[in-house]
Amino acid sequence: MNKQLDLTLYLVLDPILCGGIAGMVNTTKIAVENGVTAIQLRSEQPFDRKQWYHAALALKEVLKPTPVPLFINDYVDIALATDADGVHIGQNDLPVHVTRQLIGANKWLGFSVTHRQQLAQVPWQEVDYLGIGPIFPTATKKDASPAIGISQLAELVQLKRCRAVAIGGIGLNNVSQIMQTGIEGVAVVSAICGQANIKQATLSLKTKIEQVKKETIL
Ligand code: TZP
Ligand code: MG
Repeated sequence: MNKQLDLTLYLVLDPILCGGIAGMVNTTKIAVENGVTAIQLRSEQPFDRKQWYHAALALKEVLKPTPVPLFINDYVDIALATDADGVHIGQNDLPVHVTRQLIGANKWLGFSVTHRQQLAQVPWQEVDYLGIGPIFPTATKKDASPAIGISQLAELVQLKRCRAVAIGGIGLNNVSQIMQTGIEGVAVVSAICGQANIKQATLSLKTKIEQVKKETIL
């Protein structure tokens, strides 16, 4: 299946919240069936690399019959070893141009930014999308920068020169506000991972996002 870079509802996995690798695979299956459009393999804790390699392969298998791409957070070697669809890096990872050299032109590259100053440094030719955040406070990322809020997000959305997802503390209560800034999509961890009803959590988020997208086009 040809993969699509559709950022509408981007799920960042967390092995602890999902209950291990099997839990991440199961969460992915349900989430993708119910409207998630991109998956990222990420762990807050250092993870055994061999296990991480097998986790990526298992996720690739689940995503094979779908247009949903798999991104690997931070680890270029695991992305290359498993032929994942892309890599997501942050401000403290390998520089963007080095990552691009390593992964080549045929994989997607996502890059995290928080502030206007970081946005000004983005090598736009090398990145396919931005992750902007944290927008709201979050317990999921322990070393997250202070939350920037909706008005700063709206400012960054106006200045960016590629597609983007907003991340950090996003859930049913605030997803509409986020989408009203005109951003292409949202990335979530705890709004889906570890939820008692993954299907319902995914469907509710997707419905709200589509609602705003529809209103914005009209
Ligand atoms: N980067 C910025 S905030 C964040 C990451 C990976 C965690 C977002 O998790 P949640 O549970 O959606 O707030
Ligand atoms: Mg990183």
